[in-house]
Amino acid sequence: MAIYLDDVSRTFGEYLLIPGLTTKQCIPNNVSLKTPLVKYKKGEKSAIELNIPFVSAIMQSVSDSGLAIALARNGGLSFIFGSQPIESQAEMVRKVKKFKAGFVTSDSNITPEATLADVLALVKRTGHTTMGVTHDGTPNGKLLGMVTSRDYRGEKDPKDRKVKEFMTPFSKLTVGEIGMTLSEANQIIWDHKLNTLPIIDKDQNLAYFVFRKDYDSHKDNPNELLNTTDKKLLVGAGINSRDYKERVPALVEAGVDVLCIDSSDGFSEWQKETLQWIKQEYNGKVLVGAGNVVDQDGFRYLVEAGADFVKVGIGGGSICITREQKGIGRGQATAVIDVAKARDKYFEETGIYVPICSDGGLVHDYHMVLALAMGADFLMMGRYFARFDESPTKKLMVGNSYVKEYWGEGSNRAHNWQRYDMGGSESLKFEEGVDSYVPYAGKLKDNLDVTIGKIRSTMCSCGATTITELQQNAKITLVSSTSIVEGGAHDVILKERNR
Ligand code: RVP
Repeated sequence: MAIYLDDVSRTFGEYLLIPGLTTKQCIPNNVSLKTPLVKYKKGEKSAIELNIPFVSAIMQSVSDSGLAIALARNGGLSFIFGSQPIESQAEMVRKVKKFKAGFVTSDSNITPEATLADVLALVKRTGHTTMGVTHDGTPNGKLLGMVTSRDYRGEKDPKDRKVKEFMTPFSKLTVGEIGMTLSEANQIIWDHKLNTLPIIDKDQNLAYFVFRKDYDSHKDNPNELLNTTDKKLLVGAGINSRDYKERVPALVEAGVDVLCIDSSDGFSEWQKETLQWIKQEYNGKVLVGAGNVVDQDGFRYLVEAGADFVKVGIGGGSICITREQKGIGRGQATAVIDVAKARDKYFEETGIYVPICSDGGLVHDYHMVLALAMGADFLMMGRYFARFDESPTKKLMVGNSYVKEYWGEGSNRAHNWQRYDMGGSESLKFEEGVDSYVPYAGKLKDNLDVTIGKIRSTMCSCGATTITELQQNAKITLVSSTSIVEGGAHDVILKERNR
């Protein structure tokens, strides 16, 4: 006979937190959101601790190098999507590793033979008025000059005027050399009253720009997630259980800090084999998470196979239709609660703490606190990050609103058949995800500041200044559908509403 579970499969919207005693010490500024990413022994520390409990989803429409840099600068970590050729994924990892605060790869570049019309079109496209003039118009071509808005009169000058006629030529530029520190670059900017300092290599190729306006940017990012020795940003990458023997070496070579096997259903012998190969090949030195699972058996299986963390969630993602298509999955809250029990039991038995990640289905900011209170050590989100400037997808106007594209890895568009692979042929047999839009929300940092502010504030209401305290002391209640209505504005005529 089949096994019937007694509990109902529930999701975050069905729960609320009941406040605990808020002491005078329990203020948002005293809340630490540090959390372990990978397993550690009792009494020791995790090899990677996130400064905020967020990682971005392993998806084409979410996690490229741009988002990875922005998120790591704010204390979280991205897993660069694996549904792309090995070399391009490794290149994205390298890009994050090469990032140096204040040193910006120029996104506006032009050739000397281009015209003023081309310059104006480029300004319109990028929104940036400072551009590098390189021999081939690429960001790392030979630097021949620079153009800023002070070099031409957009209205008056003939549109067919060549860039080489009005650019500031290389001979008149003040430049810095690759290898100099940010404070050395800033000193040159200061001494020469510059707005922008191009940094070149020994062959005069453009490497970066340093902008005066970014002078204080590192002070705005006190949470930056850095490797303690080389001070480089941390980055993760998704892998699959098919081509790992080629993909993993390329990612490790590129400098990746942590991997995650990406599958909609990770309770499989393929994941076990992948984990064992990686652990053996690298003597346990390469960190790798696995998943996704939704119960204690799945957790235990992956942990015993060597997983450094386990990802929880099947079918809860905003773009995911796995439950409709295959009839597998579990309410995300119930899955997290159950797997957290397995993690705690394993810790008691072995003294090894294996963090769990709640993946998908977080809609409101308060859901994040609930997921943490229910036992998640960190949270993976796709929809949340897809809305920001830094995600890799197009921003479009639909109706009267700006939106960004967001598509699932199981959609025909992403065609990530490896994520849904059940053995057999190498193709996506049916879609498990949709192609969609999400409302455009602006810059990652601005949104993250609001979300983090809310999480800190809720934690204070619960009397917790750390995630561990929240997990140990939270009081959680189920809500009825009528009390959900009571929780929103009701029985009034709304004027305007900000968030
Ligand atoms: P959400 O944050 O609710 O948008 O969910 C993101 C998660 O959804 C991903 O981390 C992944 O686990 C899952 N996903 C990604 N693609 C698909 C799909 O096409 N079904 N699902």
